Amino acid sequence: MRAPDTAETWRHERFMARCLELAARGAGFVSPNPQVGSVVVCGDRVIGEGFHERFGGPHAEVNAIASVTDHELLRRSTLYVNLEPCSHYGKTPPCSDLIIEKKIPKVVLACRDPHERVAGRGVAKLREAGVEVVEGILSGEAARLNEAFMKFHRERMPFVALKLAQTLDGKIATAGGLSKWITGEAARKEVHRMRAGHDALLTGAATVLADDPLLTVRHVDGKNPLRVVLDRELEVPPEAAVFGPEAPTLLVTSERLSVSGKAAILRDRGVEIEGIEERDGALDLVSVLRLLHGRNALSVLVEAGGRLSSALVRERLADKLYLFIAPKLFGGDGLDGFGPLGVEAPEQAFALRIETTASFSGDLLLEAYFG
Ligand code: AOF
Ligand code: ZN
Repeated sequence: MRAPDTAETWRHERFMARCLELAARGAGFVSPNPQVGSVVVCGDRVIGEGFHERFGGPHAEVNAIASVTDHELLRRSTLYVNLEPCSHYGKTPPCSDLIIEKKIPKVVLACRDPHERVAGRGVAKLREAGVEVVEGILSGEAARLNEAFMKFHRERMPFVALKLAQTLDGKIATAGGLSKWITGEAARKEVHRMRAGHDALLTGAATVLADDPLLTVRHVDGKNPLRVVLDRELEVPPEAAVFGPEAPTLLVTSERLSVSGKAAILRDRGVEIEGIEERDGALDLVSVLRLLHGRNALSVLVEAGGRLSSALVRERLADKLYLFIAPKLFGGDGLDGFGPLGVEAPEQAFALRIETTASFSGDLLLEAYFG
């Protein structure tokens, strides 16, 4: 026979899984806020559901409570939510106050909110008011859903995902340096879906010069992230597609060149320019990421070549890897084309934990985390 507490946990997990499902519908619309879903359960019946739908809009708990028709039932209900209810006045009043006011006796949550203005205060407020709080239900899954939000608040850095595409023989570009033609249509569409889920897209001058990418979201619905180009020497010409009007672009260059005439031409075209410090003859990547943190970018998708990608790995600034492997061989003696981590092999290997694999019309996608 199952112990009663196990049965209770399973019940909690079932409703929390629904919260996560609802929360994920906010992906691409709520950043820099988290993805949050909430379910109100009376007895065994779901009497209300809601999620945080867009940045600046009502929180999940507010929407879930508002969807309940008979508010009398709230006094005998449990509210499930995947993030600790907030305790602060932000763009909206505190959700913990609403729960207390509606006399909801029990709250089940997945994770605490790392936001400095909440961080346990929501739970404390509820408990002080006599609300029973159960924590830690599906906390791993919930932390994963909001991995960017969690890192942003805990480490004051954006979550960094690298997207790379390689052939079976590990080439990310042709001998001529072209990297556009590795994966097929379906994989490219998936990349556009990925883009829409990030706040910024980061690339380097070498990739812009070789491929002239537009770096916008097409083929799927979604907003265009901020395009960020690292160009220490201001090599990219003003006509590059990445400077077009479709989306905002931030060009990061050396402090010295950020005040040059060339920079002024780009500024006139609506490109924003920031100068940052250099370290060992390259732009300091920690400063780049801090800059993006300061602009409320929770997540950055890096679509760059071997040099920038490998620098992020070497400096342990990358959190996640999306690696497409196309069923192609470019061949050559290893000198034509480049491996995903640049021309030179690093001195040490970087171990990854593979989470999932998927196939897009034959192009394999590995989703992996850096340790
Ligand atoms: C959300 N949605 O469902 C929950 C959030 O400026 P505000 O008022 O929207 O507050 C944003 C903060 O509230 C957010 O960073 C997070 O700490 C907390 N909880 N936020 O956007 C929600 N529950
Ligand atoms: Zn709230």
